[in-house]
Amino acid sequence: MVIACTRDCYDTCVFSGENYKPLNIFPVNGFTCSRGRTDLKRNEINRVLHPLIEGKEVELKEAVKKVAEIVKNTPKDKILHVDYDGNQGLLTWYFPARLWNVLGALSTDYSICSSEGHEAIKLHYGSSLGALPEDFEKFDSVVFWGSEAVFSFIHGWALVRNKFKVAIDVRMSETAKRSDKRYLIKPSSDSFLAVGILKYLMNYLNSLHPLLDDPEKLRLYVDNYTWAEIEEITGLSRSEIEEIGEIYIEKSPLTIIGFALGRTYHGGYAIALISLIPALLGIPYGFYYSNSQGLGIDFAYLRGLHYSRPGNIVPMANVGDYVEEGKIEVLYVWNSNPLHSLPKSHKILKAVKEGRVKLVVHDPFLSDTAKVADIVIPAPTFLEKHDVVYSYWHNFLVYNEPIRPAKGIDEIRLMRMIAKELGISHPLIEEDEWSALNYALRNTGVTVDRLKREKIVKVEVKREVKKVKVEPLPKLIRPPEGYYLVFSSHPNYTNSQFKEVYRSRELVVYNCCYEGYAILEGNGMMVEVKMLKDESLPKGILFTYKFFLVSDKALLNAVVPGDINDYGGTPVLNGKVRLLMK
Ligand SMILES: Nc1nc2c(c(=O)[nH]1)N[C@H]1C(S)=C(S)[C@@H](COP(=O)(O)OP(=O)(O)OC[C@H]3O[C@@H](n4cnc5c(=O)[nH]c(N)nc54)[C@H](O)[C@@H]3O)O[C@H]1N2
Ligand SMILES: Nc1nc2c(c(=O)[nH]1)N[C@H]1C(S)=C(S)[C@@H](COP(=O)(O)OP(=O)(O)OC[C@H]3O[C@@H](n4cnc5c(=O)[nH]c(N)nc54)[C@H](O)[C@@H]3O)O[C@H]1N2
Ligand code: SF4
Ligand SMILES: [Mo]
Repeated sequence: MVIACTRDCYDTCVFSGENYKPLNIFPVNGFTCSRGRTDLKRNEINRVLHPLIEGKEVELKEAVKKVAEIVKNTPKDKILHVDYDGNQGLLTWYFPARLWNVLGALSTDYSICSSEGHEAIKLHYGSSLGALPEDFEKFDSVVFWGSEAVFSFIHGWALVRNKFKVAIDVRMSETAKRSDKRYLIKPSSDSFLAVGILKYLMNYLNSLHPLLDDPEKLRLYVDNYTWAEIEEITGLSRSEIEEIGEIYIEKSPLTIIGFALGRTYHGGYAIALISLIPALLGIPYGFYYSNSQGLGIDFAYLRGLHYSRPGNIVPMANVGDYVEEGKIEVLYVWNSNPLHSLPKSHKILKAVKEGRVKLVVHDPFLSDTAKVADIVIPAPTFLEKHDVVYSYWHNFLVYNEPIRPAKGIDEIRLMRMIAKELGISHPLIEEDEWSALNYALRNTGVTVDRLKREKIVKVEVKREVKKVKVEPLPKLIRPPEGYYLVFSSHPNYTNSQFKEVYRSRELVVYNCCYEGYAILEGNGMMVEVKMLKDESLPKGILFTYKFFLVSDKALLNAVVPGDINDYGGTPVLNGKVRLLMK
C-alpha cells in the first residue's frame, strides 16, 4: 500500500502506506518536507468532525437537505463552485464538478496559480510539457527564474543542488542565496530581461537557432527594444544581462520558470519570452514550468465537460466583484480556501456576513473560509480515501489507499447525495467513478486495473521535438512604479494549510528600512500590517509569505491588484500597493 501526498506541490512525495515512510524512489528519493513529516499528527488536529449549519452540529442528512434547498431556490447561473488544488486526487478534485456542470452552475477559470504560464508556453510549443525529472539530471546548470525552489520544490532543488545555479528574483530569496550567481531585478520586469538576453544571444549566435520557426522575426522584435530602456526597466546593467547571456551560451542551462511570474504584471509575456531562450539555443525541453497538461490525463472528461457545460465562467480574479454585484448568490467550495487565496476576497466575506451569499464549504479542516460558512461538511483527508494522484513534475500515477479511518463524507458520495436530494439523475453523476477515471487515463497508457495492482505506475510521456513558433510576440508594457507586495512559499505551510501545526502569526511584511506598523492600501481598501526589517530587501519590495494572507484582523488579498493577465487570466498577485506609515 502506498500514498502520494495530494497537496499542491511540485514534488508529490510517495509514502509507504504501512509506516508512512517516504519511499526511496527517484525522484523523491526517500525524504520529505516538514509538512510530510507531520501529516499523521496533523490528521487529528482542527478537523471538522460533524456537519455544521450556522455553527451548530447537525446530521449529514440535514446538511445535505439544506444544501439542496439552497440550490433549488437559486437560479443556477448564480451558483458558483470554487474548487482548486487542496487535494490533487483525480477523484477528489475533478469528478465532483460534474454535478455543478449538469446543473449549469458557474465555474471558475481555475486561473489563480499556473494557467498564465501554461497558455503562454503553449502559444509557442503547442504544449507546456517541459523537462522531466530524469532530464534535470542531464543538465550541468540551472536557472531558477522567479522560483523559490529551496522551499517550494525541495526534490527539484535536491536533484540540481550540486550543479551551477543562477537565480533571477526581485529579492535575495533562499534560492538566490544558495545559487552561484544571482540577479535581482525590478518586479514585473522579467519580460524586458528576457528580451535583453534574447537580444544578446541573437547577435552572438548569428545564424544558429535550430528550434525556432522564424528567427528573423524574433531578431526584428528584440531590436525594437533599446538597451537603455531594458537597463532602466530591469534595473540591471547591459553587462550583467550579457553575463546571463554568456552563461546561457556556455552552459546551456535548464530554465525553471516559477509560477510566481504568472502572477506579475503581464507575467504571461515574460513566461512566453523566457521559454523562447532554450529554443533559440536549440535545447529541447530546456525549460520546466508544470507538466500537468503533458501527461495525457483527460481532466475535462472527469469534470463531465464532454456532456455538460458550466453556465458561464467566472475569472478567479473577479469572484469578489461578481459577489459584490449580486451576480453570485451561492458559493459551493471544496479543495480550496477562497477567503485566503482569491484577490478581493474581502468582498466575499462581506457578502457572506450580510447574508447576500450562502457559503457551503466541504473541507477536512476548519479553514478560514469554513469558519464563516453557513454550512460546513467534513471531508476525509487524502490519508482516508481511495484516489489516483498525479504530479505536475514527475510522471508517476499513484493509487492511494486509506491508512486512517475516514472522518466525514468523500466528495463523490456527497455530490451524489446532493443530486439525489435534488431529484436529479444523470449519466454523468451515476457513471462509476473508476470507469470514468479509466477512460480519462486512456491517453496515458495506464489503466485503473494496473494502478490497483502495481500502485505506482510511470506514464510513458510522448515527446517529439518540433519547431517552436516565434509568434505571437507581445508588445511589452512598462510595469507600474511604486511599492510591490511580493509573496512566496514558506517551508512549513502549503498555501493556507498547516496553521494548526505551525502556528499562524500576526500579519508580517518585511521591508528594507522600517520597523513598526503600517497600512497597505489597494483597491480602495486598507490593511494594517506589522513591518519587520530585512536589510537584504531592495527598496520598494514588501515581502511576505503566502500563509500570512489571512489574520484575525484582515484579509491581505483585499489590497493585491488582481488585474487579469493576458494569456491564462491569472490575477496579478505580486503587484503594486500603496504603503502608508503609521
Ligand atoms: N513549502 C511550500 N511549497 C510550495 C507551496 C507552499 O505554499 N509552501 N506552494 C505551492 C504552490 S501552490 C506553488 S504555486 C508553488 C510556488 O512556488 P514558486 O514557483 O517558487 O513561487 P513563489 O514561491 O510564489 O515565488 C518564487 C519567487 O518569485 C519571486 N518573485 C516575485 N515577483 C517576482 C518578479 O516580478 N520577478 C521575479 N523574477 N521574481 C519574482 C519571489 O521573490 C520568490 O522568491 O510552490 C508550491 N510549493
Ligand atoms: N496574494 C496572494 N494570493 C495567493 C497566492 C499568492 O502568492 N499571493 N498564491 C496563490 C496560489 S499559487 C494558489 S495555488 C492559491 C491556493 O489557494 P487554495 O487552493 O485556496 O489553497 P489552500 O490554502 O491550500 O486551500 C486548500 C483547501 O483545501 C482543503 N483540502 C485539502 N484536502 C482536501 C480534500 O481532500 N477534500 C476537500 N474537500 N478539501 C481539501 C484544505 O484543507 C484547504 O482548506 O492561492 C493563491 N493566492
Ligand atoms: S507538501 Fe510537497 S514536499 Fe511535502 S510531503 Fe507533500 S508533496 Fe512532499
Ligand atoms: Mo499555486
